[in-house]
Amino acid sequence: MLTRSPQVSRLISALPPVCAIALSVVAIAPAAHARTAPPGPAPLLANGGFEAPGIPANSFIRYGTGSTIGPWRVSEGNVDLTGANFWQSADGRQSLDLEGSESGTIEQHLATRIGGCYTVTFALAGNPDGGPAVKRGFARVSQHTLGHPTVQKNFIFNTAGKSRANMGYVPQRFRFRALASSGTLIFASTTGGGYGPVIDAVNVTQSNPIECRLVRP
Ligand SMILES: [Ca+2]
Repeated sequence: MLTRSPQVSRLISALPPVCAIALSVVAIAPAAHARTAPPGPAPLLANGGFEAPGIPANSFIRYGTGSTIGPWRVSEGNVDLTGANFWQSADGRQSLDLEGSESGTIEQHLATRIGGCYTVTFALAGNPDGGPAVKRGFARVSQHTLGHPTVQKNFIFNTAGKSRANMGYVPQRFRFRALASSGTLIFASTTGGGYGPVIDAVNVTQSNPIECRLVRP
C-alpha cells in the first residue's frame, strides 16, 4: 500500500480551501476548451493503408462478402489483401486487390460535418499477374441523407509494362461537400476476371470550403 510521507501529508492539510477550488477550475478548463475547439487532425478514415490485419509475407488472404478488414467491410464479391513482399505497396507493407476470384466492393463509414469540404486521396495500381491489362473501378462517397447524394470517381489503370516490383502507383483524388453528418466511402472493381485494380494509402482530409465550390454533391 502507498503511504504518504509526513511532508506531503502536511502540505495537503496546509492547503487553504481557495486553493482546492482553483485546482478544480484548472482541471475542468481543458475539457471545456476541447468541446469548443475546431476539428483536430484526427484521421477521418482508419486502416486506409490496409496494414491490418497483418498478412503473412509473400502471400495474400481473400476476404469474401460480409467479412471485415478492420473498419472496412466487403459488401460485394471478394478482395485479396496482400502481405509484405507479395508486390510493391504504396505505403507500409500491404495493399488491396479489389478483385479476389471476382469483382469486389469494400466500404467504410465516414463521420462528416455538414457543409464541410473533404478530399479523398488514394494510390492506384493494378494486379500485374493476369488480364485484362486495363483495370477499371470506382471510388464513391454515398451520403446518409435524403436521396443519398453521391460523388463518384471512376478510375482506370493500365498494367502494361508493370510488375510486382514496379507497380507504378498513381495518386488519385476527388472531393465532396458533406450534406450529411455521415456517409460511406466505397471502392469497387468493375474489371472482372480476378486480377483487379490495386489500391493503397487511402486518406480523407478536411479541405478549405473553396476547394468544393465546383463539386456537385
Ligand atoms: Ca499499405
